[in-house]
Amino acid sequence: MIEQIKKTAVLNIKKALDLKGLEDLRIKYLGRKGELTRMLRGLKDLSLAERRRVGPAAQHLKKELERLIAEKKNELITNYQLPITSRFDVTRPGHRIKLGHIHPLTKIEEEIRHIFLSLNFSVVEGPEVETEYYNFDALNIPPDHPARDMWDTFWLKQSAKSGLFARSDLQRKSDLGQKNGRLLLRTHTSPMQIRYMETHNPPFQIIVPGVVYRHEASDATHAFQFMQIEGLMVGKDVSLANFKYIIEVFLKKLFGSDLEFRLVPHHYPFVEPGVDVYMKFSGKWLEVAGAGMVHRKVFEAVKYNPYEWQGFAFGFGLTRLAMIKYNIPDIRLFYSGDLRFIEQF
Ligand code: FA5
Repeated sequence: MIEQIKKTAVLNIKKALDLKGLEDLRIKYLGRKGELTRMLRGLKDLSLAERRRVGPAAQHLKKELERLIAEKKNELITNYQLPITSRFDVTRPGHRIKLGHIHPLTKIEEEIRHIFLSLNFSVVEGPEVETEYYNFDALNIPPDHPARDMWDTFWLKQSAKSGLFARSDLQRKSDLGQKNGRLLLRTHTSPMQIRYMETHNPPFQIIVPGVVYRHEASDATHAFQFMQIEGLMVGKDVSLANFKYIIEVFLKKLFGSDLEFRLVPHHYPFVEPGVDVYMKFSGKWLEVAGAGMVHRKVFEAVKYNPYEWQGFAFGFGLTRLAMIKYNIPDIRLFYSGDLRFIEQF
Protein backbone atom coordinates (compact mmCIF):
# COMPACT_ATOMS: atom_id res chain seq x y z
CA MET A 1 0.00 0.00 0.00
CA ILE A 2 2.77 2.45 1.00
CA GLU A 3 4.79 1.48 -2.05
CA GLN A 4 1.74 2.12 -4.20
CA ILE A 5 1.19 5.59 -2.81
CA LYS A 6 4.88 6.40 -3.09
CA LYS A 7 5.09 5.39 -6.75
CA THR A 8 2.15 7.46 -7.96
CA ALA A 9 2.87 10.43 -5.67
CA VAL A 10 6.51 10.75 -6.75
CA LEU A 11 5.54 10.49 -10.40
CA ASN A 12 2.75 13.05 -10.13
CA ILE A 13 4.90 15.54 -8.24
CA LYS A 14 7.58 15.29 -10.92
CA LYS A 15 5.05 15.92 -13.65
CA ALA A 16 3.35 18.88 -11.93
CA LEU A 17 3.11 21.78 -14.39
CA ASP A 18 2.32 24.65 -12.10
CA LEU A 19 2.01 25.68 -8.48
CA LYS A 20 -1.71 25.08 -8.46
CA GLY A 21 -1.27 21.46 -9.64
CA LEU A 22 1.43 20.95 -7.03
CA GLU A 23 -0.76 22.28 -4.23
CA ASP A 24 -3.55 19.91 -5.30
CA LEU A 25 -1.11 17.04 -5.01
CA ARG A 26 0.01 18.16 -1.55
CA ILE A 27 -3.60 18.17 -0.41
CA LYS A 28 -4.24 14.82 -2.07
CA TYR A 29 -1.46 13.10 -0.15
CA LEU A 30 -0.57 15.17 2.86
CA GLY A 31 -3.69 17.25 3.49
CA ARG A 32 -5.93 16.61 6.45
CA LYS A 33 -7.91 14.06 4.49
CA GLY A 34 -5.00 13.08 2.32
CA GLU A 35 -4.17 9.49 1.49
CA LEU A 36 -1.02 9.35 3.58
CA THR A 37 -2.54 11.23 6.50
CA ARG A 38 -5.41 8.84 6.61
CA MET A 39 -3.05 5.90 6.59
CA LEU A 40 -1.04 7.36 9.47
CA ARG A 41 -4.19 7.95 11.38
CA GLY A 42 -5.30 4.33 10.81
CA LEU A 43 -2.12 3.00 12.37
CA LYS A 44 -3.71 2.87 15.79
CA ASP A 45 -6.08 0.18 14.61
CA LEU A 46 -3.29 -2.12 13.60
CA SER A 47 -1.54 -4.75 15.64
CA LEU A 48 1.68 -3.82 17.38
CA ALA A 49 3.76 -5.84 14.94
CA GLU A 50 2.03 -4.22 11.97
CA ARG A 51 2.38 -0.76 13.48
CA ARG A 52 6.08 -1.32 13.87
CA ARG A 53 6.42 -2.29 10.22
CA VAL A 54 4.18 0.29 8.59
CA GLY A 55 4.62 3.26 10.97
CA PRO A 56 8.24 4.24 10.26
CA ALA A 57 7.81 3.63 6.51
CA ALA A 58 4.76 5.92 6.40
CA GLN A 59 6.56 8.61 8.42
CA HIS A 60 9.51 8.32 6.10
CA LEU A 61 7.33 8.67 3.03
CA LYS A 62 5.63 11.71 4.52
CA LYS A 63 8.97 13.42 4.96
CA GLU A 64 10.08 12.47 1.49
CA LEU A 65 6.93 13.78 -0.16
CA GLU A 66 7.24 17.04 1.76
CA ARG A 67 10.79 17.39 0.52
CA LEU A 68 9.91 16.58 -3.09
CA ILE A 69 7.03 19.06 -3.06
CA ALA A 70 9.24 21.81 -1.64
CA GLU A 71 11.88 21.12 -4.30
CA LYS A 72 9.36 21.12 -7.09
CA LYS A 73 7.88 24.34 -5.79
CA ASN A 74 11.28 26.01 -5.97
CA GLU A 75 11.85 24.71 -9.45
CA LEU A 76 8.50 26.00 -10.66
CA ILE A 77 9.10 29.42 -9.14
CA THR A 78 12.59 29.75 -10.63
CA ASN A 79 11.57 28.64 -14.10
CA TYR A 80 8.35 30.56 -14.04
CA GLN A 81 7.82 32.26 -17.36
CA LEU A 82 5.09 34.42 -18.70
CA PRO A 83 3.38 33.09 -21.77
CA ILE A 84 5.41 34.01 -24.90
CA THR A 85 3.04 36.80 -25.96
CA SER A 86 3.52 38.83 -22.78
CA ARG A 87 7.16 38.01 -22.02
CA PHE A 88 8.26 41.47 -23.16
CA ASP A 89 7.94 43.69 -20.10
CA VAL A 90 7.51 47.24 -21.37
CA THR A 91 7.84 48.67 -17.89
CA ARG A 92 11.41 47.44 -17.41
CA PRO A 93 14.06 50.17 -17.71
CA GLY A 94 16.04 49.82 -20.94
CA HIS A 95 19.75 49.15 -21.28
CA ARG A 96 21.53 52.49 -21.27
CA ILE A 97 23.84 52.66 -24.29
CA LYS A 98 27.05 54.44 -23.39
CA LEU A 99 27.61 57.26 -25.85
CA GLY A 100 31.15 58.27 -26.64
CA HIS A 101 32.10 61.89 -27.10
CA ILE A 102 34.67 63.99 -28.84
CA HIS A 103 38.22 64.02 -27.44
CA PRO A 104 39.23 67.46 -26.07
CA LEU A 105 41.98 67.72 -28.70
CA THR A 106 39.52 67.07 -31.51
CA LYS A 107 37.14 69.55 -29.94
CA ILE A 108 39.67 72.37 -29.85
CA GLU A 109 40.91 71.45 -33.33
CA GLU A 110 37.37 71.84 -34.68
CA GLU A 111 37.01 75.16 -32.92
CA ILE A 112 40.30 76.40 -34.38
CA ARG A 113 39.31 75.24 -37.86
CA HIS A 114 36.11 77.27 -37.60
CA ILE A 115 37.91 80.38 -36.41
CA PHE A 116 40.34 80.29 -39.34
CA LEU A 117 37.60 79.45 -41.82
CA SER A 118 35.83 82.61 -40.62
CA LEU A 119 39.08 84.52 -41.37
CA ASN A 120 38.99 83.19 -44.94
CA PHE A 121 41.75 80.60 -44.45
CA SER A 122 41.46 77.17 -46.11
CA VAL A 123 42.17 73.97 -44.17
CA VAL A 124 44.52 71.40 -45.71
CA GLU A 125 46.14 68.26 -44.33
CA GLY A 126 49.39 66.47 -45.07
CA PRO A 127 51.08 63.09 -44.52
CA GLU A 128 52.42 62.12 -41.10
CA VAL A 129 55.13 60.00 -42.73
CA GLU A 130 57.35 62.51 -44.49
CA THR A 131 60.60 62.49 -46.40
CA GLU A 132 63.70 64.17 -45.11
CA TYR A 133 63.43 66.61 -48.00
CA TYR A 134 60.05 68.08 -47.02
CA ASN A 135 60.62 67.93 -43.28
CA PHE A 136 64.12 69.48 -43.37
CA ASP A 137 65.92 70.25 -46.67
CA ALA A 138 63.28 72.35 -48.37
CA LEU A 139 62.73 74.26 -45.12
CA ASN A 140 66.33 75.41 -45.15
CA ILE A 141 67.23 73.22 -42.19
CA PRO A 142 70.88 72.34 -42.83
CA PRO A 143 72.14 68.72 -42.92
CA ASP A 144 74.04 69.12 -39.67
CA HIS A 145 71.11 70.62 -37.77
CA PRO A 146 70.60 68.76 -34.46
CA ALA A 147 66.90 68.16 -35.20
CA ARG A 148 68.02 65.59 -37.78
CA ASP A 149 69.72 63.61 -35.08
CA MET A 150 68.26 60.18 -34.34
CA TRP A 151 67.56 61.44 -30.83
CA ASP A 152 65.17 64.10 -32.08
CA THR A 153 63.44 62.35 -34.94
CA PHE A 154 61.74 59.00 -35.45
CA TRP A 155 63.38 57.66 -38.58
CA LEU A 156 61.69 54.79 -40.41
CA LYS A 157 63.69 51.70 -41.29
CA GLN A 158 63.45 51.14 -44.99
CA SER A 159 63.99 47.81 -46.70
CA ALA A 160 65.44 46.99 -50.10
CA LYS A 161 61.95 45.72 -50.98
CA SER A 162 60.37 49.16 -50.68
CA GLY A 163 62.96 50.44 -53.12
CA LEU A 164 64.33 52.65 -50.38
CA PHE A 165 67.44 51.07 -48.92
CA ALA A 166 68.67 51.23 -45.36
CA ARG A 167 71.13 53.96 -46.08
CA SER A 168 74.76 54.34 -45.31
CA ASP A 169 76.18 57.77 -44.53
CA LEU A 170 77.46 58.04 -48.07
CA GLN A 171 74.07 57.25 -49.56
CA ARG A 172 72.52 59.68 -47.11
CA LYS A 173 74.62 62.47 -48.52
CA SER A 174 73.35 61.74 -52.00
CA ASP A 175 69.78 61.71 -50.65
CA LEU A 176 70.02 65.30 -49.56
CA GLY A 177 67.78 67.43 -51.69
CA GLN A 178 66.03 64.33 -53.09
CA LYS A 179 62.29 64.45 -52.61
CA ASN A 180 62.05 60.66 -52.14
CA GLY A 181 64.85 60.39 -49.59
CA ARG A 182 64.74 58.87 -46.12
CA LEU A 183 61.40 58.53 -44.38
CA LEU A 184 60.54 59.83 -40.93
CA LEU A 185 57.57 60.74 -38.75
CA ARG A 186 57.18 64.47 -39.34
CA THR A 187 58.53 66.56 -36.49
CA HIS A 188 56.32 69.53 -37.35
CA THR A 189 53.52 70.50 -39.74
CA SER A 190 55.79 72.89 -41.67
CA PRO A 191 56.52 70.36 -44.51
CA MET A 192 52.99 71.12 -45.71
CA GLN A 193 54.12 74.67 -46.46
CA ILE A 194 56.34 73.20 -49.17
CA ARG A 195 53.84 70.63 -50.41
CA TYR A 196 51.12 73.26 -50.69
CA MET A 197 53.28 75.88 -52.41
CA GLU A 198 54.58 73.31 -54.91
CA THR A 199 51.05 72.80 -56.18
CA HIS A 200 49.40 76.20 -55.66
CA ASN A 201 50.01 79.75 -56.73
CA PRO A 202 49.78 82.72 -54.36
CA PRO A 203 48.00 84.63 -52.99
CA PHE A 204 46.46 82.22 -50.47
CA GLN A 205 46.10 81.59 -46.76
CA ILE A 206 45.92 78.11 -45.23
CA ILE A 207 46.09 76.28 -41.94
CA VAL A 208 47.30 72.68 -41.51
CA PRO A 209 46.20 70.84 -38.37
CA GLY A 210 47.90 67.53 -37.64
CA VAL A 211 49.83 65.18 -35.41
CA VAL A 212 53.62 65.44 -35.17
CA TYR A 213 56.23 63.27 -33.46
CA ARG A 214 59.47 63.94 -31.65
CA HIS A 215 61.90 61.52 -30.12
CA GLU A 216 62.16 63.36 -26.85
CA ALA A 217 61.69 62.79 -23.15
CA SER A 218 58.21 63.77 -22.03
CA ASP A 219 57.31 66.05 -19.14
CA ALA A 220 54.36 68.22 -18.11
CA THR A 221 54.63 70.42 -21.23
CA HIS A 222 56.36 68.04 -23.68
CA ALA A 223 54.90 64.94 -25.29
CA PHE A 224 56.54 62.72 -27.93
CA GLN A 225 53.35 62.91 -29.97
CA PHE A 226 51.35 66.12 -30.06
CA MET A 227 49.31 68.29 -32.39
CA GLN A 228 50.26 71.41 -34.26
CA ILE A 229 48.39 73.92 -36.38
CA GLU A 230 50.51 75.30 -39.15
CA GLY A 231 49.53 78.57 -40.80
CA LEU A 232 50.79 80.10 -44.03
CA MET A 233 49.70 83.30 -45.72
CA VAL A 234 51.43 84.45 -48.90
CA GLY A 235 50.67 87.55 -50.92
CA LYS A 236 52.26 90.62 -52.49
CA ASP A 237 52.49 92.66 -49.32
CA VAL A 238 51.79 90.35 -46.39
CA SER A 239 53.68 91.58 -43.34
CA LEU A 240 54.54 90.62 -39.77
CA ALA A 241 51.99 93.20 -38.63
CA ASN A 242 49.33 91.20 -40.52
CA PHE A 243 50.55 88.11 -38.66
CA LYS A 244 50.20 89.83 -35.32
CA TYR A 245 46.68 90.98 -36.17
CA ILE A 246 45.58 87.54 -37.37
CA ILE A 247 46.84 85.68 -34.32
CA GLU A 248 45.43 88.29 -31.98
CA VAL A 249 41.98 87.80 -33.52
CA PHE A 250 42.49 84.03 -33.43
CA LEU A 251 43.61 83.88 -29.80
CA LYS A 252 40.87 86.26 -28.66
CA LYS A 253 38.21 84.15 -30.37
CA LEU A 254 39.64 81.03 -28.75
CA PHE A 255 40.33 82.34 -25.24
CA GLY A 256 38.27 85.50 -24.82
CA SER A 257 39.35 89.11 -25.05
CA ASP A 258 41.35 89.42 -21.82
CA LEU A 259 44.14 87.07 -22.86
CA GLU A 260 47.81 88.03 -22.63
CA PHE A 261 50.37 87.03 -25.25
CA ARG A 262 53.74 88.29 -26.38
CA LEU A 263 56.17 87.84 -29.26
CA VAL A 264 59.83 87.10 -28.57
CA PRO A 265 62.54 86.92 -31.27
CA HIS A 266 63.57 83.36 -32.09
CA HIS A 267 65.56 81.66 -34.83
CA TYR A 268 63.94 79.15 -37.18
CA PRO A 269 65.90 78.41 -40.37
CA PHE A 270 62.78 78.69 -42.54
CA VAL A 271 61.75 82.19 -41.44
CA GLU A 272 63.46 85.54 -41.33
CA PRO A 273 62.82 87.25 -38.98
CA GLY A 274 61.48 84.62 -36.56
CA VAL A 275 59.48 84.89 -33.36
CA ASP A 276 58.00 82.73 -30.64
CA VAL A 277 54.52 83.37 -29.27
CA TYR A 278 54.13 83.07 -25.51
CA MET A 279 50.94 82.97 -23.46
CA LYS A 280 50.38 83.25 -19.72
CA PHE A 281 49.51 79.91 -18.11
CA SER A 282 49.41 79.31 -14.34
CA GLY A 283 51.33 82.53 -13.74
CA LYS A 284 54.16 81.59 -16.13
CA TRP A 285 54.85 82.32 -19.80
CA LEU A 286 54.36 79.19 -21.94
CA GLU A 287 55.61 78.98 -25.53
CA VAL A 288 52.63 78.22 -27.75
CA ALA A 289 53.95 78.86 -31.26
CA GLY A 290 56.92 79.53 -33.50
CA ALA A 291 56.42 81.93 -36.41
CA GLY A 292 57.99 84.44 -38.75
CA MET A 293 58.26 85.74 -42.30
CA VAL A 294 58.83 82.97 -44.85
CA HIS A 295 62.55 82.70 -45.67
CA ARG A 296 63.56 83.47 -49.26
CA LYS A 297 65.27 80.05 -49.52
CA VAL A 298 61.90 78.40 -48.84
CA PHE A 299 60.33 80.42 -51.66
CA GLU A 300 63.20 79.44 -53.92
CA ALA A 301 62.70 75.74 -53.07
CA VAL A 302 59.13 75.97 -54.42
CA LYS A 303 60.12 78.18 -57.34
CA TYR A 304 58.34 81.32 -56.13
CA ASN A 305 60.04 84.61 -56.85
CA PRO A 306 61.08 85.98 -53.42
CA TYR A 307 61.10 89.53 -54.81
CA GLU A 308 57.49 89.19 -55.87
CA TRP A 309 55.96 87.30 -52.92
CA GLN A 310 56.16 87.50 -49.21
CA GLY A 311 54.29 85.91 -46.36
CA PHE A 312 54.17 84.74 -42.80
CA ALA A 313 54.08 81.24 -41.36
CA PHE A 314 53.30 79.97 -37.89
CA GLY A 315 53.15 76.69 -36.04
CA PHE A 316 51.00 76.57 -32.92
CA GLY A 317 51.30 73.71 -30.48
CA LEU A 318 47.62 72.79 -30.50
CA THR A 319 48.04 70.48 -27.52
CA ARG A 320 49.50 73.35 -25.53
CA LEU A 321 46.57 75.58 -26.51
CA ALA A 322 44.28 72.81 -25.21
CA MET A 323 46.22 72.81 -21.91
CA ILE A 324 45.57 76.50 -21.49
CA LYS A 325 41.97 76.39 -22.66
CA TYR A 326 40.94 73.51 -20.38
CA ASN A 327 43.43 74.32 -17.63
CA ILE A 328 45.20 70.95 -17.82
CA PRO A 329 48.45 70.98 -15.84
CA ASP A 330 50.07 67.97 -17.57
CA ILE A 331 50.11 67.47 -21.36
CA ARG A 332 50.51 63.69 -20.98
CA LEU A 333 46.94 63.40 -19.68
CA PHE A 334 45.61 63.98 -23.22
CA TYR A 335 47.10 60.72 -24.45
CA SER A 336 46.80 58.74 -21.22
CA GLY A 337 43.57 57.03 -22.21
CA ASP A 338 42.38 57.60 -18.65
CA LEU A 339 38.59 57.66 -18.74
CA ARG A 340 38.37 59.62 -15.50
CA PHE A 341 40.13 62.44 -17.38
CA ILE A 342 38.40 62.08 -20.75
CA GLU A 343 34.89 61.89 -19.31
CA GLN A 344 35.17 65.37 -17.85
CA PHE A 345 34.85 66.92 -21.31
C1 FA5 B 1 58.22 74.29 -34.87
O1 FA5 B 1 57.81 73.12 -34.85
C2 FA5 B 1 58.12 75.12 -36.11
N1 FA5 B 1 57.75 74.30 -37.22
C3 FA5 B 1 57.12 76.24 -35.89
C4 FA5 B 1 57.16 77.28 -36.94
C5 FA5 B 1 56.28 77.19 -38.01
C6 FA5 B 1 58.09 78.32 -36.88
C7 FA5 B 1 56.30 78.17 -39.00
C8 FA5 B 1 58.12 79.28 -37.87
C9 FA5 B 1 57.24 79.21 -38.92
P1 FA5 B 1 58.72 74.37 -32.30
O2 FA5 B 1 59.60 73.17 -32.25
O3 FA5 B 1 59.03 75.49 -31.40
O4 FA5 B 1 58.67 74.96 -33.78
O5 FA5 B 1 57.25 73.87 -32.02
C10 FA5 B 1 56.13 74.72 -32.21
C11 FA5 B 1 55.19 74.63 -31.01
O6 FA5 B 1 54.84 73.28 -30.78
C12 FA5 B 1 55.85 75.08 -29.71
O7 FA5 B 1 55.70 76.47 -29.57
C13 FA5 B 1 55.04 74.35 -28.67
O8 FA5 B 1 53.83 75.03 -28.43
C14 FA5 B 1 54.70 73.06 -29.38
N2 FA5 B 1 55.62 71.99 -28.98
C15 FA5 B 1 56.90 71.83 -29.30
N3 FA5 B 1 57.42 70.71 -28.78
C16 FA5 B 1 56.41 70.13 -28.09
C17 FA5 B 1 56.29 68.94 -27.32
N4 FA5 B 1 57.28 68.07 -27.19
N5 FA5 B 1 55.09 68.66 -26.75
C18 FA5 B 1 54.06 69.51 -26.92
N6 FA5 B 1 54.10 70.64 -27.63
C19 FA5 B 1 55.27 70.96 -28.20
